Amino acid sequence: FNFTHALCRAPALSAVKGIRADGGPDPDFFGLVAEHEAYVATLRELGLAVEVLEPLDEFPDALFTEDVALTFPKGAILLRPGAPSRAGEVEHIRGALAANHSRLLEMTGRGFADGGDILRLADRVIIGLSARTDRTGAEELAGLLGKLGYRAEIAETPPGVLHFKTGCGLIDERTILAVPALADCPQFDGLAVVTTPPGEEPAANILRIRDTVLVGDDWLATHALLAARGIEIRALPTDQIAHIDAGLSCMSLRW
Ligand code: CIR
Repeated sequence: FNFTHALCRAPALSAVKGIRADGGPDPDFFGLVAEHEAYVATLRELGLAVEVLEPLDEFPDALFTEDVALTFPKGAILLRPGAPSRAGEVEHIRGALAANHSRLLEMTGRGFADGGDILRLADRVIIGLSARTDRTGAEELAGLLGKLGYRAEIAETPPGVLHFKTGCGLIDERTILAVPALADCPQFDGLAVVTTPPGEEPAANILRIRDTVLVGDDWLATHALLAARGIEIRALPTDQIAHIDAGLSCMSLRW
């Protein structure tokens, strides 16, 4: 959690046309910008050096930098996002990653993996299979993670959950907040799992930065649950990004 850097991308006007699984209404552009700005400001207040890349109008979902790469103190991996409309985002982030990471690996096979499906634990990395991450991609990625010294395990994302991390996030090194459908995930063995309060499933996509957990501002029962555990929280607005199936972790790459 002791990140020092983050890489974000400002929302383009086209972001209101970002992918959504349920075909719901467009978000409001200015609302989206406000949520993104509050997020970047919070990361900066928490001490991170945040680079915000220029908007990319031809890629509506490019503000979700998390999905196109993985970043570690020891290096970075360029991924192959599973949504065809997002494939081209990778080339647009390569330069910023190369400038920050002397070791830059890259998926080159036929499979796919989205960063939203990757959960990093203290001792290993879980890769969730989903509509965006297939087994071929997960296996290639596991090999690349091995080159950087990380052990990977492959898990299943429950049906109806976009990304593995749409349904879970780390409260601390040994404790996961998860939606009920993920609570029994075999790869969580040895960790404590806290389930999201009823009706607050979208709260699961928390993001821990140093000693603070970022959480959506609508989820009051989840705030209470975290506060009762002595966790410092920052509640951030996510209503507009939720229209395009996104949450807090999606809007940055961190290392
Ligand atoms: C997409 O469907 O790709 C975007 N509209 C949302 C991406 C959310 N990213 C994430 O959960 N890591």
